[in-house]
Amino acid sequence: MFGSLTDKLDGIFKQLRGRGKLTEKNVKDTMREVRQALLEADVNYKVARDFVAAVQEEALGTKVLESIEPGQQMVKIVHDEMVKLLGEKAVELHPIDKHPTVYMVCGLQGSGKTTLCGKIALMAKRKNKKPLLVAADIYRPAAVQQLKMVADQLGVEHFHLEGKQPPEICREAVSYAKKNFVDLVILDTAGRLHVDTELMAELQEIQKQVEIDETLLVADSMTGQDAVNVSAQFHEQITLTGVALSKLDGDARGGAALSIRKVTGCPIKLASTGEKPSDLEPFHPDRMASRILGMGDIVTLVEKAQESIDMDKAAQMQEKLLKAQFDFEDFLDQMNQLKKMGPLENILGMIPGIGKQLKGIQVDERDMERMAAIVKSMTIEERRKPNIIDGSRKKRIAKGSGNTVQSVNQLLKQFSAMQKMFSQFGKNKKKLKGLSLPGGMPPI
Ligand SMILES: Nc1nc2c(ncn2[C@@H]2O[C@H](COP(=O)(O)OP(=O)(O)OP(=O)(O)O)[C@@H](O)[C@H]2O)c(=O)[nH]1
Ligand SMILES: [Mg+2]
Repeated sequence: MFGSLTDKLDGIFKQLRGRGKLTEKNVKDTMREVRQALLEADVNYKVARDFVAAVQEEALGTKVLESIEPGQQMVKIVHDEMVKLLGEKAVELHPIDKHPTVYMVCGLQGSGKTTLCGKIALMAKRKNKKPLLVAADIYRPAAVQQLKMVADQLGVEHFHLEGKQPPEICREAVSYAKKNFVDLVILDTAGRLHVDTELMAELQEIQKQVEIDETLLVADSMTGQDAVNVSAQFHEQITLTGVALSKLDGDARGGAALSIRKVTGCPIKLASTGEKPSDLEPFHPDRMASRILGMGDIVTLVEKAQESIDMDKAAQMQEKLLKAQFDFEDFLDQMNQLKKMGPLENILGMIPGIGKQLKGIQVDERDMERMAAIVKSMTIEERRKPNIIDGSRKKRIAKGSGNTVQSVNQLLKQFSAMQKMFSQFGKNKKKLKGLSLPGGMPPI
């Protein structure tokens, strides 16, 4: 997420940290570079200008110049100002507290509306609420079918009325929801290439006919300032209650995320970080600022782990790890759990300090797949007692998994090294208290 901005800011602050002492001049020089980095990330120029002025004022007004670690202090001021820019406090979605609560999802073509509708439905389902996905896009031929597929995949209900206009579909959906104990109605509206009067009129009409609790705009963060302008236009015409930033996992430069709140005044409520239904996070200004500044985001990481990992299993796993009773069956299990948390690169990027080290290193998920294939070609006995794997077994496993004996050897070697490491950890368990991550992930 925002890799290039993070790298640039990191480089700028590194220079500053190298200087024992700060002067008014190098604070100003630094902030000029920060401003440049923000502009290159497609941050709105007024937002960048005001941001830099605020940081500079704070830095020169406080005792930064005389502090022991001026570089650190500067990073803290930048972080705090960035949190303010992103909206200070997290703003939650309207609670699902009625029968039904209604969310309308709107945005330009391809911004990620239908995907977001599915994500919200899953989120509701995980809270034991009953969602209803409503197809209110009657213009794009496959749109209704697409939403139905999303609904089927998630095992949630889908609503559409053939041959009717979107406002009527939405109104009927709500009365259906009332009769059928639906908790959350999610309206998936049509997209357009540009903001046009026809679309706005339609959305306004839906707002008239249906009592909507949350009007969400999906803003594609890859489109930078365009996303900001689109948000402002939508907000002007249909009064949004929140923005969902989509495609934060791609090579978005950060401009949309950093400018939308300030330019529109509308809170960012959600962050979409992938194509899968579970790739959705509530938007937290402080965590986002930490990620942009390369400080990681351990809180989101832990939350993700808690959402997708079976906690009882995790506790058992931790116990096994520390007693060095961890076998290949557990290994397979652990890999599956990790996969549920989303793309490996995203996860590693949230660990403080790791994001930077990973720069340039491709985390190859195929490697994980290959390891899993090798383990799957072992018999249960071999998985439990890897030391019985001799030459002929290795050959069989290699053949069965479409790998070379060398790869099998390599995995066995890595595994045995890991076991050794954990048995050391086990012996030093007391020392390690508080170091292990929730979710039973090995201590890092
Ligand atoms: N990488 C990534 N892809 C996303 C994300 N959200 C949506 N997409 C992809 O973007 C494309 C468009 O998503 P849709 O949800 O169909 O967008 P839409 O706004 O409903 O599009 P229209 O209905 O045609 O206006 C799809 O290929 C999605 O898989 C995201 O957060 N990350
Ligand atoms: Mg759609």
